[in-house]
This record gives sequence, structure tokens and C-alpha cells, in this order.
Amino acid sequence: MALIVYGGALSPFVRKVRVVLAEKGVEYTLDSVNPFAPPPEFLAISPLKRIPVLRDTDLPEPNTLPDSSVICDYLEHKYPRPALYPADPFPRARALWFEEYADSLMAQCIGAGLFFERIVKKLIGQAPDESIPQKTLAEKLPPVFDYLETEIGGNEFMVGGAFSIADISVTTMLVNFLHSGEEMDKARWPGLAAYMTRIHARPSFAACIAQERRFLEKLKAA
Ligand SMILES: N[C@@H](CCC(=O)N[C@@H](CS)C(=O)NCC(=O)O)C(=O)O
Repeated sequence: MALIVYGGALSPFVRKVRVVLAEKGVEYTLDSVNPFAPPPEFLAISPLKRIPVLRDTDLPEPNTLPDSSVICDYLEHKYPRPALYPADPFPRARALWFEEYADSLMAQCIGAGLFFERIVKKLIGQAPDESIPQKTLAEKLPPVFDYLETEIGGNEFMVGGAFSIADISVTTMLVNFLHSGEEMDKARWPGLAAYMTRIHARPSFAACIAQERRFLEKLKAA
């Protein structure tokens, strides 16, 4: 297979790339890398020490790209159909904004503030500090969900009436919210809850989520 994705399946950023590949019907190999104990050769291709990194073996070296947003943009240009970025300038920019919002504030709240404490710490053998998720759930996440509830309104998709990188970026973060043992409050955020469930039911997301749940079940049992 020409494409190799380096990274762990539970990462929201790795999932974002995997969903883009699945939506475009592109085969790839997932090469597992633990970003908290990366092998030395990984540091050479990921100067920020983060996953994912993509390698395109169709190309001569250097043929690696770090960063999910850079990778997704590359995949969109290499495999344009189906398009996952709106064509018109303003909707395209709005989709990029939601990608940025997801990768920054949502990742901070859900990644560092919840998933890291409850799941990653277990994986790396550290003691969790449950006061961090409690503060995240009480103070940090509600304004994020309020904002998304307003933005989604009664629409099917976040931007431009079509599935896009905005939906992938926002809802990949929500997978980690669910993996952390939380549920979306349907009474408080009905539009967001329905939207999340709809997007997660797409085969591209559902396949990743099922695989990750099997892994998490084993982790719980261990
Ligand atoms: N902006 C990066 C963020 C990637 C990222 O933060 N990945 C996390 C895993 S979810 C990571 O590698 N963390 C390791 C670390 O921060 O040391 C992207 O979009 O790929």
C-alpha cells in the first residue's frame, strides 16, 4: 500500500486522517506509534513529537508529512473525489475554522482535560487526577457544546449543506468524549447530540469507533 499512517488508533487526530482516507476509499497501512515513547526514527519525521504522520511511498524521500490538517489537505488534493472541503471560498474558510476550533479548544478540553486523565494515563501507567475531568465537564466543555449547538442549528452538516472536513474534525473530538465514559446530554444539546450520532454512524467513523471500543473494553478488563 502506498500510504502509511503512523499513529495510535485512539488519537482524534489520527482518526481524522483515517476517516478522510475511508471517505475517499483510499487504502493505507496504520503503523502504530506511541507518541509518549516514540522510537528515535519517528522523531526524525515528527519534529513536534506528535502523531499522526503520513508517508506516501509513491514519492521519493522525503515523503512524510506531519500534522493532521496538513495531511488532510494533501489527501484532498491527491484524491479530490469525493470532495471533503467546500468549493466556494467562504464555506471553505468556515470549514477550516471549525477544523481549527476542533484541533485547538476542543482538543484541549476533551483531549487533555478528559481523555488523557481517564484513558491515556491508564495506558502509560500514571495515576489519573479526576479533579481535572470534573472541572472540564463542569466549566470548560459546556460553552464549547453551547457554541456547537448554535452553529449546527437544525442543519445536517456544519457547513454548506454537505459533509466536510468540519464535520470530521468536530466529531472526531466527540468520539474521545464518548470514549472517556461520557454521554452527550440530549436535553441540553439536542441538535449537537443528534448530529454527533448521525456523523458517527457513517461507515468511515463507525469502523474506527468499533475497533477502538474493542481495544478499550480489553483495557478496562485488564
Ligand atoms: N496539530 C496536531 C496535533 C497532534 C497531537 O496533538 N497528537 C497527540 C496525540 S492525540 C500527540 O501526538 N501527543 C503527544 C505529545 O503531545 O507529546 C495534528 O493535527 O496532527
